[in-house]
Amino acid sequence: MGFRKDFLWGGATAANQCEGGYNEGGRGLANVDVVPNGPDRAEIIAGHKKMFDFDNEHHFPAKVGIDMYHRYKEDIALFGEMGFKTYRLSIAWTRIFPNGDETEPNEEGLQFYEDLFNECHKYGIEPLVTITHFDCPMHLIKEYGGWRNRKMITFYERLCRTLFNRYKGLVKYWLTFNEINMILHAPFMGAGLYFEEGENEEQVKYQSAHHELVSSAIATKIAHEVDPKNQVGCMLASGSYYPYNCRPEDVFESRKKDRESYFFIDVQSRGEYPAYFLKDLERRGIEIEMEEGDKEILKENTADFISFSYYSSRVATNDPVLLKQTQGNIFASVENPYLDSSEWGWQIDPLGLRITMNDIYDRYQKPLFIVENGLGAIDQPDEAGYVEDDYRIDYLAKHIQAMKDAVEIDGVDLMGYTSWGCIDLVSAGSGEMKKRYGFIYVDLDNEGNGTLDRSKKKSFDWYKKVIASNGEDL
Ligand code: BGP
Repeated sequence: MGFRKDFLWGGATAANQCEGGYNEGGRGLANVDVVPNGPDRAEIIAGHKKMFDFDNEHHFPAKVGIDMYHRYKEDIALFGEMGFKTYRLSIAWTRIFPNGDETEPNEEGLQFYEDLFNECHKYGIEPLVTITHFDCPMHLIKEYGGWRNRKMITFYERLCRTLFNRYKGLVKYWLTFNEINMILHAPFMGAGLYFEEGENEEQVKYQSAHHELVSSAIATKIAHEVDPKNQVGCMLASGSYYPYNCRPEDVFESRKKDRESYFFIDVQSRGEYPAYFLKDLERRGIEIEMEEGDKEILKENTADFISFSYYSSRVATNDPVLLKQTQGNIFASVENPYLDSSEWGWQIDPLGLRITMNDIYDRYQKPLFIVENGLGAIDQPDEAGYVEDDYRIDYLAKHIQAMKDAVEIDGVDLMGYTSWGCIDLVSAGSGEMKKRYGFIYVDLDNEGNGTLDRSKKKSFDWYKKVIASNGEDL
């Protein structure tokens, strides 16, 4: 009963949201570096406003992150103290290939991650590595237009081959693209896409998605060739859609919305484009250019496991009046009147996690891995600097209980759980520091002021206890 004995408990971060050191160690500039916080952020992320270089009027939070580039030893020691079995992190592509199209990698960047992985193993922590997490070299965007260009497949393949060879024996769990479906919602962040006026955006997005999907399959192939112990997962921004009510039109709409995301995993897990998707493209006049061999590559190299982020369920309707009231995060959703919301309007739904897990497991029957889940909240340290984050403990305990039910009662096969932002970091959506997810508080504000000192929140000891009891003591 309960979770697997070797259940992978841990936490997750992304390079651009925590490392900083943007111009150190030979690192090149990436899309995420040039996204400032502030009012323009949403438009830039969506690829509708050009921000190709640093503009000094803005604060660019990725420049410093939480300075993990220099402090990773201290941070990993704290993860070790919590008893982490795994730590999900991402590689900054531009540390390895500063421009993205070089033929030789940057040794200093490779060494940085090698040291970091060795540090993890000191504490018995297995790294879970996202190869790209909202991360694309600026040079590839300027010269090639980002993922719209098929040449990206070659550059990405080179990156993967370099990583798999260098970290053989140090890393065995890999994710190819963070939240691959985000390309539809945040294309600059997801795929380095910037749109020219009048361009058919849908066409560009789906063509780019095809390039990413083929790349993901190639990466899976190489990973298995280099080391049969490697396990490669796909990664989805999940959250099942509920129909707003039982009107058949709303039910149908909710299925349609689910498919918008599932199509990526259908390809990555089943190895082919599903019929509903091809019909939909045809209707919309979108044509994906494929090359000979693409279909075989996709078919022969499916994902070993399915990972996903879960923050909230979503609600769909085709009622135009209700549709106007959409809210929440980057995924448009009608407000669910039965749920509470976070300070950022993200609705809180632990049972939705169990529903989502069942939906995904029923569909693919592959092991699942929850690689992001958590509550973004404003933390107020007391005079001694201590954060009593009972609201976060409450959120996590309920979600872990729901995932336990999915395992124990529904029979879902779950490999592990890494809560998002295990240490406070820069928010991907808003660029803010005050939206915190961590068990570890970082003294830094929205404008980049602070000592960057780390301190344990109340949830630190709580999560330690959860891990020690393999999820029994919540
Ligand atoms: C996911 C991203 C993460 C992370 C998280 C929380 O979409 O994969 O990078 O940031 O969302 O979002 P936010 O930072 O906007 O609160």
